[in-house]
Amino acid sequence: MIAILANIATLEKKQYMQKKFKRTLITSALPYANGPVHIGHLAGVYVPADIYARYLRLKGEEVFFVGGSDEHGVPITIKAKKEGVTPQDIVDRYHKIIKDSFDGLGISFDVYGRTTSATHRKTASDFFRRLYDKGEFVEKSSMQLYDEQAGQFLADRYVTGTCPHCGNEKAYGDQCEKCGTSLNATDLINPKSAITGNTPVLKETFHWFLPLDKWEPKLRQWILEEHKEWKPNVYGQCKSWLDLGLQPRAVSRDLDWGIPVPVEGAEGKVLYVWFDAPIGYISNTIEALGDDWERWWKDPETRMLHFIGKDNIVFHCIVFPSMLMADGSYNLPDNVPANEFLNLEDDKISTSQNWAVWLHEYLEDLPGKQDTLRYVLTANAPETKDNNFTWKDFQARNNNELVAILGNFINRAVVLTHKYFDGAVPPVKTLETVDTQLIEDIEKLKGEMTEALDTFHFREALRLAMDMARAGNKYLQETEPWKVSKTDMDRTGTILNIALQTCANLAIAFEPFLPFMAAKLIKMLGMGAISWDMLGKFDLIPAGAHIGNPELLFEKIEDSVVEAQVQKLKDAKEKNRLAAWKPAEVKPNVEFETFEKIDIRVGKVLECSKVKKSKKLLQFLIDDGMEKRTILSGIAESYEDPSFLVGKEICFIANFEPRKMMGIESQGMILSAVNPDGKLTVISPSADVVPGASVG
Ligand code: B3M
Ligand code: ZN
Repeated sequence: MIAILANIATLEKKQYMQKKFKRTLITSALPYANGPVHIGHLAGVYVPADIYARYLRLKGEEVFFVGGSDEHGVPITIKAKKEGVTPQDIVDRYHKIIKDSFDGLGISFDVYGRTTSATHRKTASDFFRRLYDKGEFVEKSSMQLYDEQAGQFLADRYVTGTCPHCGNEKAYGDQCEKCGTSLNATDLINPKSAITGNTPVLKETFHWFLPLDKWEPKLRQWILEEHKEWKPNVYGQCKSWLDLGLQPRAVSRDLDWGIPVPVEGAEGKVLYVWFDAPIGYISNTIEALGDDWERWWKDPETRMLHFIGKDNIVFHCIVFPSMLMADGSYNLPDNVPANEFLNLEDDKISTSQNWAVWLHEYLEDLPGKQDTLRYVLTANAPETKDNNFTWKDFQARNNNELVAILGNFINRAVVLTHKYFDGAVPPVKTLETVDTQLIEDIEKLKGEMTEALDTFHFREALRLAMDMARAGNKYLQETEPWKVSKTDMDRTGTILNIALQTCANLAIAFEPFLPFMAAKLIKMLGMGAISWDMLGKFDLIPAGAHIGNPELLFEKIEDSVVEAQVQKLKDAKEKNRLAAWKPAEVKPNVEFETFEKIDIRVGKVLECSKVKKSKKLLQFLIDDGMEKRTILSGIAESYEDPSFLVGKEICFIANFEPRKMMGIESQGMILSAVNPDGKLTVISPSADVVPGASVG
C-alpha cells in the first residue's frame, strides 16, 4: 500500500516536472522590519530561495526573484513605542540593516523593496478597492478587545494571553508561537494588553472580512487534488485547515500604522498587515519592472513559487490565494516549498531573548565566510523537520568538508598544474578506465543533482555536489600524478587535465550554494560564463590555457573563533536572565516576638574548607564568642577559594536546630544573600564587631 502511494507521488512529481513554464517568479517572505534577520530566517527561506533562483538562472531560464521588508504590523509599532521613536524610524533602520546583510550574504534578489513605498501603498490600496467594488468583502461588526487606558483596540500582537489550544501563557493575539496555531485576539484566555498590561474590555467595531469559506471548494480542488506534489508538511497543514472549515477573515484593523482602508467612513482603519504584505510581492515587481510586471503575475506560462517558513503557510496557501482568486486576474502559486524551523544550540531561536545568530553580526564577526554559513545552513536545512545549528557543527563542516574535501581537491589540482606545467592546462592524451569512471560519476551526480534541485531537495543536492569533490579526491588518490610525473609526463598531463575539468565542474555545481567560492574558482580557472548545461562536460577549460595562481578558497576555523560565538550567546542569555530578574515578593508580616525567636549573631571564621565529595557544602569553624562551632553551608559553588573567608566576621543563626549532613553535624546556619546570577555571598557586619554579638 505504502509502495503504491509512493509510486503515485513519484508519478505526480514527474507529471508536474513535465509541465512547461516560460518563466519563474520566486518570492521569499518579506521579513518584518522590526529587527535584523537571523540564521533561522536564512535557513528556512532566503538561502533555499537564492539557491533555486541561481540554479534556474544557470539553466538559462527567465527568473525574477522578489524580496522586500514588511514594514507594517503591530510588532513594528510596539518596538517604536518601546524606544520612543516613530514606526517609520524603526522600519528605516531595519530595512537598511536587513537589505545590506542580504547583499552581504549574496542573496541575489532582483528587487528588494519595502511596503512603505508609494508604489506599494497604491498597489495594496487599489487591490483592496477592486475587491471592495466587486463586493468580495463582507462588512461586519464584532466585539473586539479594547484597552480603555490606551484608548485603543488591541489587535494581533497588542494582546497576549493563554493559547486555547496548548495552554501557552504567552500566545499573541494573532498566533501562538508554541503550537503554531493562528488565533483571533478574542480566542485568548485571560488576555492582557501589551501596551498597558491591563485586562482589555470588549467593544464593538466593524471591519471588512474576506469570506475564505466562499473559496474553500476551489482551494480544496486546487491544493488537495491538483497539487499533491507539494511537500508533505505544506500539503498536510493545508489539508487540516481545509478540513476544519474556513471562516471569513478580517482584512482591516483599528490601528494608526498601516495603509488606510480606501473606503469612505473608514477613518482610523488600516489594511491588516497580512492583507498588504503579500501584495508587497506584486508592488515590488512593479517597482522594479514598471509596466512589464504583469506577465510575471498574470501570464499562465509564468510559474510562481513562494519560499516561506512553516508559520506562514496558511497565509500563502489559503489567504493570499483567496485574495488572488477574488481578484480573478492573477496566477496562483505553483508551489510553496515551506521549511520547518531551525533551532540554535538545541534551543528555539528567539528574537526577544536575543537567542539568535544575527546575519549582520555574523558578517562582521566572520568576514569572508559567507559561503561557510550558506553551506552549513543548507547541509542542515530544516526541510522536512526542525533542525539544529551548533557552532561546533559549523566548525566541523567548515574544517572537515569545505577545507578538507572541496578546498583540498581544488588546491591540489591547481598546485600540481603549476608545479608540473607552469600553470598551462596540459592536453589529454589517452583516457584510461579510471578517467572515464570519474567522468561517468560526475555525469551521474549531475543527473541526481538536477532532480534534487528541481524538487526543492537542496540538502540532497548539496550532498551530491560534495560527492563530486569526493570523487575528485578519490581520483587523485588513485592516479597519484605526483608519482606518475617521475616517469610519464603525458599521463600526468592527462590526469591533471581531468582534475582541472572536475574543478570547473565544481565551480558550476556549487555556484547556487557557494557563489563566492564559485566566483573565485571561475576566475582562477579562467572560465567565462557558466551554465548548467556545461555541468558534466570535460572540455570546460581548453588545453594550453593558463590558470591563475592557487588561491585559498576556504580556511580552517579555529576553536577560539567558535568559542567566542558560543560565549556571545551565553552572555546574551545571562543578560536576559538579569534583565528579567525581580526581587522576590515580600513574605507576610511577622510579629516582633516571632522575629525575636531567631538568635542571629556575629561569628569569626577560623577555618573554612570544602566538604569532601560534596559540590555544594563548605565547612566553617566559627568562633562564636564562647566556643568553636562547626556550621555547614551550601555555598561552595560561589567561593572558588574558601580560605578567602578565613578571618572574616559573618552573621549566623545560633539557635538553628542542629542537622547532620555528609556525616558532619552542622550547629547553625550561615546567612548569605543570593544574587540574580545565583551567586551567594555571606553577610558580614560593615565594621569590626566582637564575636558573639547579637544581631537584631
Ligand atoms: N512578515 C511574517 C514573518 O516575517 C511576515 C511575512 C510576510 S510575507 C508576505 O514571518
Ligand atoms: Zn498554542
